[in-house]
Amino acid sequence: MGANSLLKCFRILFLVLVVTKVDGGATRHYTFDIKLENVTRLCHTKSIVTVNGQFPGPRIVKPGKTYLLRLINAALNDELFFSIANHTLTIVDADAVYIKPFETDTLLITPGQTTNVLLKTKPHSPNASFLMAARPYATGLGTFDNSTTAGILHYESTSKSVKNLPIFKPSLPPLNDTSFATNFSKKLFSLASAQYPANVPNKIDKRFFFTVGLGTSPCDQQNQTCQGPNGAKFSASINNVSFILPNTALLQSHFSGQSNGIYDPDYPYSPTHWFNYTGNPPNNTMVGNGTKVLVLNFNTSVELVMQDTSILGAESHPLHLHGFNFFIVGQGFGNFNPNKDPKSFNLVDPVERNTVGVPSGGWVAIRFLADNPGVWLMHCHLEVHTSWGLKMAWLVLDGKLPNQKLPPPPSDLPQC
Ligand SMILES: [Cu+2]
Repeated sequence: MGANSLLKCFRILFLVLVVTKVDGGATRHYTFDIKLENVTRLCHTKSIVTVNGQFPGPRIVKPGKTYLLRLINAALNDELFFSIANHTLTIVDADAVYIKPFETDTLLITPGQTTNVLLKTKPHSPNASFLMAARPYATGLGTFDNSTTAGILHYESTSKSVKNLPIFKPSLPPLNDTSFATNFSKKLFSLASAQYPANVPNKIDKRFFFTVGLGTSPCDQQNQTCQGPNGAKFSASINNVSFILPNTALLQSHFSGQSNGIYDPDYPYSPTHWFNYTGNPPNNTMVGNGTKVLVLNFNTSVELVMQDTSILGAESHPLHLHGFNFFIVGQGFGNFNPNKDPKSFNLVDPVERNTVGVPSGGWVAIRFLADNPGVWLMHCHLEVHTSWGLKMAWLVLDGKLPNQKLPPPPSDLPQC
């Protein structure tokens, strides 16, 4: 096919590529300007099909092929269900680590998570198009955009005009379908093969128990009321510490040995007060705050249980850890029971990733080896919760060997 006829073909495709609200019926049309442009990347200039000046350009699938879809949830505040009508997806990877492949019609992906899926196209061109649709999984009490976004999977075909093809829509789970979320996360297992072993820490040096959830802080707007309950400000915390970002970088102050007044190395290992975390919330919803880090010796093997709270509503929190992958060894609903629940931990082939949804009204247990010296944030990947303080930092000290030490900043690091 010559470049011109190829371009015509792309034009036809993109006339029908719409982002549509599947349920509400409101359809937004976009204009796509498809043309060949010279693009230079890594010293090479190539003539590439661009869409509105961007590339990669459009892709049309062929029948009887297997395609790899690399998915990332780049939404700021929405966990998302994703499905392609009349097609089954085979999930092969989570957060860039192989998993035991499994088939599903729908997947769930939290902000910042990535996943690779195989899409086997139908053996023959089906004379139909298929929506690839995503919409939120939401458990909190706050408002959110509940619209469905979609692209169209179109098969290469010469028999019919694209305009006349029927379009199939996938059926996505209800917006608050926690049982789908639970069942989906239970299908994820590390490949745990000889070539790709699951190096789950077996002997644990330190155990921590963190509550994660919402709360309130005093309103700091003079003569105005804030948006939170009783005119207070919405806040969020881990172990009742709502994290305040310092003006000097944590890593810089640690490396230079000048942490006085920047952070405190006394992050609580567990909540100071026990309460029925997932029962009736306490009357006092005010949280504490500070810039506290949890200090770990090099190579500490850590087990961390993160417990959602029902303060201002139970909610799924996708917690993201910088600097490490971790293994998700257990999860459940209600309050974590330290006597009973560890007995069912999976230490053989738990999924390894860097972001995990703490179940709404439940808990999740992770393990990781602190073998990466430095200061590493761990935070909710719902941007609004992070901005309310749902974050903390681990400080991993240097080891004894030269390759176990935090390297100095690069010589060209810009000075503020
Ligand atoms: Cu959150």
